[in-house]
Amino acid sequence: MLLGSGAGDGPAVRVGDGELDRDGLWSAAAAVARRIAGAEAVAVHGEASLRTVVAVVGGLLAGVPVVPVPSDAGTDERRHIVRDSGAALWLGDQREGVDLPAVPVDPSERSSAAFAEPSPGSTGLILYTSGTTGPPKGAVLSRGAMAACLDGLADAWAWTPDDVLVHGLPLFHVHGLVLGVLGALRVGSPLVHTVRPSPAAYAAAAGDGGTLFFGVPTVWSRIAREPAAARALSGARLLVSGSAALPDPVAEDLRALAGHSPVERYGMTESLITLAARADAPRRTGWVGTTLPGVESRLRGEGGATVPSDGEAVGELQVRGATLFDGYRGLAEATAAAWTEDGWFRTGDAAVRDGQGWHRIVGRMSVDLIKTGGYRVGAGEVEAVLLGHPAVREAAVVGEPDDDLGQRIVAYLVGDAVDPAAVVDHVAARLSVHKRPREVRVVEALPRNAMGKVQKKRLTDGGH
Ligand code: MCA
Ligand code: AMP
Repeated sequence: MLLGSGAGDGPAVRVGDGELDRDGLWSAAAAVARRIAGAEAVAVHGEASLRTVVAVVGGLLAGVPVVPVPSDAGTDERRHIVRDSGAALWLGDQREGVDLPAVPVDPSERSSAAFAEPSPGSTGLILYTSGTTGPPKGAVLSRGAMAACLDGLADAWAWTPDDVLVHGLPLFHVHGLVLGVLGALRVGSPLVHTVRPSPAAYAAAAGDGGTLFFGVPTVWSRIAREPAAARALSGARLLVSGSAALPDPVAEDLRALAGHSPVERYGMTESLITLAARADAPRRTGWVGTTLPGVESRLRGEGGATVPSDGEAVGELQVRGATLFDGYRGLAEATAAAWTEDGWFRTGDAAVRDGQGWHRIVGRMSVDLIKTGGYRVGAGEVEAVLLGHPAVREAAVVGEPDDDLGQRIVAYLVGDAVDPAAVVDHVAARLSVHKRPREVRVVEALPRNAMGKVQKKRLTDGGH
């Protein structure tokens, strides 16, 4: 069973002030499942709330694929996800861009309806994620892939029902939803979701018995900058960082203040988590660990050449195995392009591997995928929306190094009387808040090569 059993009256999930024990969660979810059973897929408004947890669990109980929709999505992005996913119903308050019948979700409702466990090969979630160009693609994730990933992580981190998991990550991505909610339910450890991942909330949860803490590097760096909050984590059993690279100074500050630094793990929406450092291994900041059970990795250079595992040589990380997705929904060509001819998934990340099978991620192969605050953003998607603004003639979006966010989105624009604030609002209304450029630089011309292609490296190197 993907989520384990619904029996038990201990606390299962707390989100902010709302709380349900296991019996309560399962029977509230069963009430949802009864209403949606048989639907092709359901879209769930992914706000950080108990209702979202009940809605997602309801979909999984009913065996209906769940499509979490970013709570900060602008209208165009929400409309795209809802239409592209084939969702027949909307679980949440009515929102602009959604023309589906809405199904009520009430955490206080109870139903004793029982449902047969769907097969491991059936779709559990469809998660939308950005490529370098075009609108987000729906990664189809089977229940079996999620179970394999969660069991691997439970083993790596010695994660048991005695843990209390704490995090405040979004409930519409792998990190916050698959690891952070489904993981807790599968392992049987109570979850405390802090709504926002603020240093104060993590510190308070540590005081209340939290043992296992998840965060993206931006969360850890904000905690490291608040010594009292960092010290409060000294009693935690394990801190875990992922979704982007953890900077060395952040790990060092946490070690000094909290007495320990996070273990790191690596993954993608498409592959779920494939590499993890074990809880009992010595910390190696920047190293994301070894393959989970059932997963294999390899490094490949230009033209598919083998790259040695010597801890120094860089190649594209390729993975295969039990945690991989089933493809991008409705996109056979993009799906085929994601795999090598001999069946390995191309992560698009550049990595090194050492003789012990540890991996270090050294960057992305493409400048057009940006990671900002742990969110993946495609430069092409933002550029297309910028070009839809009447004042903008040319646009190039890049990720520039940022102490807080890892990378921050910067838009270089050519146009007539461009008003940066209006352009930023234009993006936020259509895509989502975290896809907004943090900075707009109006320039005379974009640097282009002889073929007319924008040379983004020259923009980020300051060579414009
Ligand atoms: C945000 N704001 C902005 C902009 N962006 N204002 C102007 N221009 C912008 N471009 C607003 C926000 O709405 C917010 O307002 C305020 O500015 C502060 O924003 P920010 O600095 O972004 O802080 P935050 O909103 O507190 O967010 C930081 C965060 C967040 C909490 C770290 O980035 C986050 O939740 N990241 C997690 C992403 C994640 O889960 N990724 C996992 C993907 P207001 O305060 O009014 O709201 S899954 C994955 O990667 C794989 C599988 C893996 O390995 O896990
Ligand atoms: P997403 O689609 O949001 O799941 O983003 C996946 C990407 O996040 C990967 O391709 C990596 O570039 C990045 N990523 C995830 N975990 C780590 C990590 N521990 N260190 C460095 N990059 C990471």
